[in-house]
Amino acid sequence: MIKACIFDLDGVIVDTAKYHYLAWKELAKGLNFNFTKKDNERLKGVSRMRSLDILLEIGKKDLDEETKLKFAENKNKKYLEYILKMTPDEILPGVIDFLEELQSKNIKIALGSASKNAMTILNQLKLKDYFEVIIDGTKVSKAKPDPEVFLKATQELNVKPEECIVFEDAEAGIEAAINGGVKCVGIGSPENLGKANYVTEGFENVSFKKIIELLN
Ligand code: B16
Ligand code: MG
Repeated sequence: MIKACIFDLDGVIVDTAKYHYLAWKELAKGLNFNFTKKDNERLKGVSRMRSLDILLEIGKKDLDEETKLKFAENKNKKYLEYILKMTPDEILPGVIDFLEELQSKNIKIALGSASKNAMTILNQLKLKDYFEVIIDGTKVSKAKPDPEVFLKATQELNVKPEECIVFEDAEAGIEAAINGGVKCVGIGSPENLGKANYVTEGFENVSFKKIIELLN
């Protein structure tokens, strides 16, 4: 029996990838190389420092650790400028109805995100109160596909992994759920998210009831 749902944030509840993209693109410009939208796909669900390593690999740049930390900090400052302008209008379609259906059925709700800015984003979107447990990039030491983020959420919710469903838009996140023994619904296209138990474009016209039927 499913007792809880764990949501990834970026790409599931809100599309922040476009802001990450703008901030990383600016950094790449400063280093004299181009960073494309296609390149940005590789950063979804990946931690900030790992994202920087991928970016530098694309631009064929080699930087020492101290410079990398400074660049990551600068990128985050730029990213914060964008997310501090976000409003609840940016919550993806169907998300609020889905969360309210869960509440009405007494299904527990948690967040499982790699982002260290998750609290700021939830505050901007006025969504924080829906979440009983919030596990974000400040609370984990191992990045997805390691299951740490989702297993910490199950522990804090006091439920077993097999009693949960994870909602994820990134391949690394889906692998993290599978590695933790948690069922997973992919948010996006089946081409990239084939490992998930079920894939849907988003939450519009999707109910918890329907997902349970499909997973059984
Ligand atoms: P930050 P998620 C992830 O969030 C993003 O998908 C990924 O692109 C980003 O690099 C990562 O958070 C770290 O974000 O720089 O804000 O700590 O999808 O796990 O909710
Ligand atoms: Mg994501």
